[in-house]
Amino acid sequence: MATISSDLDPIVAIATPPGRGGIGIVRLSGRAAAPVMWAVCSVGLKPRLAHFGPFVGDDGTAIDHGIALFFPGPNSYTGEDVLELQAHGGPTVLQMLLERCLAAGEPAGLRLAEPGEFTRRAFLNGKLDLLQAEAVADLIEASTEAAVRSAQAALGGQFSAKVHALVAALIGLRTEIEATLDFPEEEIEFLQNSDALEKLARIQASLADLLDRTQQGALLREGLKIVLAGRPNVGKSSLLNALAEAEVAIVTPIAGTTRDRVVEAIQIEGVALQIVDTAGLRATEDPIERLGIERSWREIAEADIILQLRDASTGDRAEDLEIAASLPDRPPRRIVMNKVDLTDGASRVEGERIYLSARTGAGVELLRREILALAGWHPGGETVFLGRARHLEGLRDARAHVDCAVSHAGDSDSALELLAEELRLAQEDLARITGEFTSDDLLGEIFGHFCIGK
Ligand SMILES: Nc1nc2c(ncn2[C@@H]2O[C@H](COP(=O)(O)OP(=O)(O)OP(=O)(O)O)[C@@H](O)[C@H]2O)c(=O)[nH]1
Ligand SMILES: [Mg+2]
Repeated sequence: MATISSDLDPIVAIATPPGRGGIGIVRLSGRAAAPVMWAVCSVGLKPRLAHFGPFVGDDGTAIDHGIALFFPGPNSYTGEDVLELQAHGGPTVLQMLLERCLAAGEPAGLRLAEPGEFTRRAFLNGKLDLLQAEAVADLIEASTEAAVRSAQAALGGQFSAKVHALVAALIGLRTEIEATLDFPEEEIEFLQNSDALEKLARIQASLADLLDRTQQGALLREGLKIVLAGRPNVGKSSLLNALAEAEVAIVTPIAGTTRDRVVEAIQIEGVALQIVDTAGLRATEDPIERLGIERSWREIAEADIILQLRDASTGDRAEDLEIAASLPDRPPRRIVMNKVDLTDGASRVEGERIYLSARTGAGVELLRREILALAGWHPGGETVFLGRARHLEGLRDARAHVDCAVSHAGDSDSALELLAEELRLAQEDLARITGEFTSDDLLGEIFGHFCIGK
């Protein structure tokens, strides 16, 4: 149990969103909680019991009536004394209550809380680790059900437990190896005779699994931009409407209908995606259309996935091939052969091509699957974790060290010390993810990505 830092300033804030609502909450944490409780509620509240009564101003009249809750530390969200005042949810009454608290808590140094400060205290006081603290923010930010489920799993400690299990396995293996280092004559046989290699392989596999789940979660967090590109009239706007299941873009038989990009947010299995419909690409003298086409290219440059639309009823045209040649190489792309209803073929996936009809909807589901696969999402199965860049970096660094350890283990000329050192570095990378290990060793940062001895 970490020590409770009671030397921090007490803090207070309106915890509910701005605006009017049934209930509004003023929350306070730190050593001012008790004096403010006496001043505002006029009684000593029983711990963790709802108390209904007036919240009085400094002139003794009631600002509001509501429910007060007192959580003495360390059994509170922040680990400090916490006072929660549930009043009516009007902006003025809450502002008055907040100011009353600030005045009553002034002798104890009470001040307004900064964003995230209650959760930061919970972290400092060992109530949450860093992954759980981040999950609190993720849960509040979550805009899809899948994101809520992921954040909830991390908040409940599932993500942390995976990291801890890996750290424990690394410590176990390091202990075995380091015990052997004192007896150089046994070193050579150690790897052959013990089950160390097997343990190392298991660590490598669990690390790969965790990295995969975290990468998938990063998709839930960030969403992807999918750009529909192609020459005029191939059905880009029709496909946007089919994917969005709404008439968001104008569709006409006139080539050059879409002038400006149209963006629509959709979800496939809880994965948030942005579909961008663009102006058809062609040489044109029309200045407005030209501006639109410039925008199309800008969208294409920023795409995570590019879908190039073509007309299945006419087959590939020279313009389609020219456009394909001009598309950037980096993002994954597919060719969508639209208007399959005008041909005698069926909707299907053939290599890089998806045959469908935006008009009848045939094959649109196939395209949805294909988009998820391109995004690296494999549906169903295990819980994923809403990966942040920091987590991915930590897991990738740890994987690099474990890979180095494996290569040392396979090299009979390599010293066991080097293997042990790689495992130590991997352990540090993992510990940094949960926030237990924070090193300011700059050299370690710079050279941390290198294999030892290379
Ligand atoms: N038969 C058939 N017609 C389609 C299909 N998809 C689109 N169309 C028709 O093709 C024409 C052009 O469709 P749009 O969706 O406006 O094409 P676009 O690629 O957005 O065209 P621009 O905005 O001009 O670049 C319209 O008349 C649509 O009704 C399809 O799957 N089958
Ligand atoms: Mg269009």
